[in-house]
Amino acid sequence: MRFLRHAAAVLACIATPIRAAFSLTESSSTYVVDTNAGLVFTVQRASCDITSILYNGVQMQDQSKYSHIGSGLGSVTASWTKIGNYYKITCATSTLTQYIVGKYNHAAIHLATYTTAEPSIGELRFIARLNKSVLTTTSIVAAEVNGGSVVEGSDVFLVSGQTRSKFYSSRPFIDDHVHGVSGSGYAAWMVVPGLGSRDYGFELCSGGPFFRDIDNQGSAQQELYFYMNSGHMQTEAYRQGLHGPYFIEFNTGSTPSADYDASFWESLSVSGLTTFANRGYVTGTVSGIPSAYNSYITVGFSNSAAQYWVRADSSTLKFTSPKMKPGTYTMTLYKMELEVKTQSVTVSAGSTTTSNIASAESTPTTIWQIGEFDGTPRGFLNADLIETMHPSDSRMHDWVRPTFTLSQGAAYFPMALFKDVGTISISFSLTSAQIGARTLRIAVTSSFAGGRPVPTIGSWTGATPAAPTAIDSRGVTRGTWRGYNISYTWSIPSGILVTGYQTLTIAVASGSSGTTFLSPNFVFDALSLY
Ligand SMILES: *[C@@H]1O[C@H](CO)[C@@H](O)[C@H](O)[C@H]1NC(C)=O
Ligand SMILES: CC(=O)N[C@H]1CO[C@H](CO)[C@@H](O)[C@@H]1O
Repeated sequence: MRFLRHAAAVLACIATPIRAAFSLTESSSTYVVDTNAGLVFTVQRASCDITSILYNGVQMQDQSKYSHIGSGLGSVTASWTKIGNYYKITCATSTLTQYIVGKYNHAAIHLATYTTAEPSIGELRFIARLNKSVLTTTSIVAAEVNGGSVVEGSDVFLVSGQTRSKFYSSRPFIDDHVHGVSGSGYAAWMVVPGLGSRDYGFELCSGGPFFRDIDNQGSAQQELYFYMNSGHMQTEAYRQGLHGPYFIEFNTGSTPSADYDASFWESLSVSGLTTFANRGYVTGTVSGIPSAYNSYITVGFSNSAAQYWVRADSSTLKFTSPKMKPGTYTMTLYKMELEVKTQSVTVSAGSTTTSNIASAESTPTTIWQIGEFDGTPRGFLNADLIETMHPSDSRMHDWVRPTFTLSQGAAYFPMALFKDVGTISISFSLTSAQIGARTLRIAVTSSFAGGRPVPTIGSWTGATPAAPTAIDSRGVTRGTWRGYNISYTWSIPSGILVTGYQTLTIAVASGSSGTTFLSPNFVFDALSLY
């Protein structure tokens, strides 16, 4: 049987080199899968490296570096089986099993990764290293680093006067189902499939809906990634089990839909899979969030085993979760990226749990406010640039600002403060009715090296807050603000605020030090006086 398939493939190859029959051909060192859709890929039996990806007869795989989990699995025990319209290759190591599936008539490499422990390198990613002369263009020019000189770490570079980094290709998980690279007549797409009820391809990732990680890098290769977890601003423990499924699709250029039914995995006998039938839903209505945010309301669910999210419908404010694994979850209501309520909810297999959720955000009437309390620095100076540039980039506006006045608006207020770069002063005027004992609030979305705000007004300096929970990685210099949000408040005693003008100066406190943008820092969400 196997021989016949092989023979048929060889014959078909001679007759029509591109479109052979659906087959898996085994040699002593490789498995070659022909999808019958113009895609033929080769998996090394010893390592599970993907070493050849022929699409319409053209080699997509870089021939000097291959595609795999991490930097390669080393030595694996490989086997294959045919189940209906699928060839399943299983590559086992002691703590990780990689599944590679060829589906009849789909020009894609279907993947899923089962883990029982975090890889020793401390992150879990699939990297496809594609041929850059064929797939010339990264989805985002800010991730094209080839030939650059190092600006920071070994991952931020200067190319043609612009800062570039693979980190600038990152997008929040909630918006990252499909990303790709392309060239003339060819494109490759990383797809984490499933919308609506089937939106659970990220269930084993960590960090919640707004966690973002590397999608691609243009080096000597065209690198296309699915980062399932990493220490890149890690705020949550890693999860183990069946990651994905996900797939790399090859086509001539059009963006594939994320609305892809990958439920065929249920018939493939893979470890750690919870079938659709053995899952349950949470449904409900959100309330208490200002209507300006109606299109930006997310409900998240997490426990140590899984995480999910769904955007509430912007007109009805109702939501129905993806189909979730049974268990008890912390359910979180987000106004944009700001947590405004958490509650517990229990999901059981085959049933729907109703759990309405209402914002518990406290919204005191303010004397003044700069920015919006939404869990992001959006609206502040440089916030529109930070996701794709290093703070040192010449296209950034000066981080050191003259005294800020409220009438200037948030767009003149820096999104972040760096200890070694400077403080920010705010001049504001109060009426006699506004003075007295008041509260100053400064909310931040992330911090680095223990950075937190300390305010001074006249003779009063607010107490230095406790150090924020440390995140063991760079943050804002890698284009992200998504860390631990913290809302700091200080009671300003009576007698400090005066009628007329005064100046509030905010500095960065930290027991650590560092130079310029790698000095202790934090990112502003918003600030107010009430
Ligand atoms: C990339 O593709 C080009 C064109 O097919 C080929 O000449 C080159 O050798 C390939 N490079 C690598 C590193 O695979
Ligand atoms: C104000 C706010 O959003 N606070 C949340 C910030 O994040 C922490 C940790 O994720 C939550 O516990 C807070 O409720």
